[in-house]
Amino acid sequence: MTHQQIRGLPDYGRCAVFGVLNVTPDSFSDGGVNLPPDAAVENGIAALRAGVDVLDVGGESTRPGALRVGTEEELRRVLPVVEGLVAAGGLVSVDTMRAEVARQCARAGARIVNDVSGGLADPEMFRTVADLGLPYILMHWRGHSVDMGSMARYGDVVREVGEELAVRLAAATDAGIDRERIVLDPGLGFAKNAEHDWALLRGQERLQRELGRPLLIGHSRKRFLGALLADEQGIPRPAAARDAATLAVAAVAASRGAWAVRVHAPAAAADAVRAVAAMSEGGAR
Ligand code: PMM
Repeated sequence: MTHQQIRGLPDYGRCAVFGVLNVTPDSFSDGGVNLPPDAAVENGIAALRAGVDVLDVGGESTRPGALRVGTEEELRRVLPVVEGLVAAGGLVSVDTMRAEVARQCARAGARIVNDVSGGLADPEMFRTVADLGLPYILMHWRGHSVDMGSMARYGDVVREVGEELAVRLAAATDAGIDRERIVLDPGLGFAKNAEHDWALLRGQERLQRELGRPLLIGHSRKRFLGALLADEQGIPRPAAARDAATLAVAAVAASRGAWAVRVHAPAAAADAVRAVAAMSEGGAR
């Protein structure tokens, strides 16, 4: 297992854990829970104590079919949470497709920009991230959540997602983002069906090899796990009851060299990645 370091971030020596903090009323799995800023900050601090590395704060739901919120509303949701977590000593990532939100959160102390649109939703994003000089998570994306289901068409999904990510990686570096600060993400569930998600997970090492950049895996509680664990009537397992499967995928992704996993129940994942590291060649913390 090899671990690449991202310039500007600590060297974890193992897979990093991003704890999801969706400050939204409507995210598919944690919608509403973290909407009051105090609750989000409190949950984030608890996650840090449990060994989570990064708190990923987002103010716009990207569940399939979701409509966009305005910039002002997004800022109103995330800024107090970013400020509170930074004040508590947390390393904060902002999950946004908007350059303006990235800029204001960076000013408030966020140290990573996590853009599910890979720079496609806002033409200012790449330049802004280049100016800020922050690490950037560039996810594979084909379009906004409201109609991404119709874009889930692939021949060889691993090859096509890899090629599309390579194009965006080149565009990001052309715009001035330091390649050593870029993490790529196959974007599970975004314009992908369950088969595509499983294929991408099976193809993780191929993507790492072919793209030559570290990967973040964002599989937590997603639909493909609900479908896998459906009951006899075919009713998907509810989101909050998908954590054991989420943990299993996180451990395997970590053992295959994922740079990070992004999870909703991060305490267990924080333990799991440490166990995976200790089991691998060379051991770890
Ligand atoms: N998934 C969601 C939101 N943000 N960011 C990255 N980098 N990768 C993901 O897979 C990803 C993300 C949607 O899930 P959520 O509603 O549980 O946050």
